[in-house]
Amino acid sequence: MLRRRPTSDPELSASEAPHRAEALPERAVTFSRRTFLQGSVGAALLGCGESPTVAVDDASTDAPDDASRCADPFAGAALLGLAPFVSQREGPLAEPFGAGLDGRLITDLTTLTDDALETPTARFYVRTRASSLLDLRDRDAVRGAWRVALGGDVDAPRDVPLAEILAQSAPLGATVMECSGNAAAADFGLMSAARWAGVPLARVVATARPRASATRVLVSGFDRYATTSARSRPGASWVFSRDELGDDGPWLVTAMNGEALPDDHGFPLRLIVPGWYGCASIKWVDAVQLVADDVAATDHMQEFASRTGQEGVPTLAREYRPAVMDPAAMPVRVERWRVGGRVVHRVVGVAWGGARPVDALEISFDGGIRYERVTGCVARTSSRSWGLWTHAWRPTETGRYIVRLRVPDRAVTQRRLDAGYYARTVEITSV
Ligand SMILES: Nc1nc2c(c(=O)[nH]1)N[C@H]1C(S)=C(S)[C@@H](COP(=O)(O)O)O[C@H]1N2
Ligand SMILES: [Mo]
Repeated sequence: MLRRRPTSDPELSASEAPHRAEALPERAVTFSRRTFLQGSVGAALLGCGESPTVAVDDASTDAPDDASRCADPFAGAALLGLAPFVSQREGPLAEPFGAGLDGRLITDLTTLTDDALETPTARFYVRTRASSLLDLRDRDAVRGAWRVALGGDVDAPRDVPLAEILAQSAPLGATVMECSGNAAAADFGLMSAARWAGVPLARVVATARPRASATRVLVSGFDRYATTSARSRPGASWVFSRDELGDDGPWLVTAMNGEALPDDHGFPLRLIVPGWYGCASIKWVDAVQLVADDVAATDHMQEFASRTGQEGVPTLAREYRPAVMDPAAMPVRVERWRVGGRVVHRVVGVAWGGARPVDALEISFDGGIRYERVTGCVARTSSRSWGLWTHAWRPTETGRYIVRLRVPDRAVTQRRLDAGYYARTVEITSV
């Protein structure tokens, strides 16, 4: 049975307000020329191979052949600056704001380079800040006392001490996490990548000896807050099928980028579900219950139903499709270069999602009417994380361009790209 829910996106505080198309484009330019030139950006972003230089003039009209795909048409050129996106952001960038369920941190994606694909912990996006009802000040005491109530339809229910998980923690590697409510109102910065360490949830579950009738696993985290939120419902929990567990499935993690989890990212224990939207990655995990096949969907799953691509709002957990991120791509900055006396733009973007890394993209500058092959290579090594791509572009007129990406293989499901979800408008002032 499907229930109707409001379709407006409550993820950001002001997202109910109409988007301001003319909002402050200059705020999007946070990537100063100085930072740019000081960093290793010049080298890091120029492509991923030593291939011969191609003529920039041809770059935006012809699909490059394999030999020139990683070519660097900007070798020896001068970086002039950035062309700004028309920003619709409704909160500060790169610093925490708000509290509890309405607390956020929007990651600045404009500074992404091949050398710095992992988001520093302090700049990793936050979708919900730690509850003031959860006293995390004495971190050793919290670690010592934290238990996961592991039970339900099992032969050996038990309280799993955090120490047991810490003792078994191993690297999961880098994963990209995106809030399913990532949107223009956050300049699409509710997305970050980090390295995690922990244990596969499946291993912890096995220690309780689940019965055959327990086909699903309900993971819950501490989620009570002193104040109520107008937009988000407290009570974070997600139901997985036992088939979705395994070393490739959800992990219980204790460390982020080589250090203990920060409070806002779920200290002392959170779930990370590689390849899924962030809403399934429950923070402050304190219970894991084995449940029957007809278990109800949680409030949290219902809240995120439309944003995770469900049809309507299913009432049973088994009616939910996995909250996976389809292949997606968007520009993160548009650089202006001087090459041989002319201005050439280079679009730098990120690609993520999908069961396997997409290695080809097409880009449109007219909102999705005409597409051309992305000229640089799509440097993405793992389906769990993200990678950068670049595209040489020579617009012939100044003005605003709506940039969209798509995966050329139309057999690849790409719901958000098809919907124009990540379309970004860039302002070109000189050609
Ligand atoms: N306990 C709890 N866990 C939670 C949430 C929450 O509100 N409460 N929000 C989820 C959502 S919607 C997202 S996008 C991710 C964000 O994780 P982050 O804040 O560490 O980036 O946490 C998930 N885990
Ligand atoms: Mo989210």
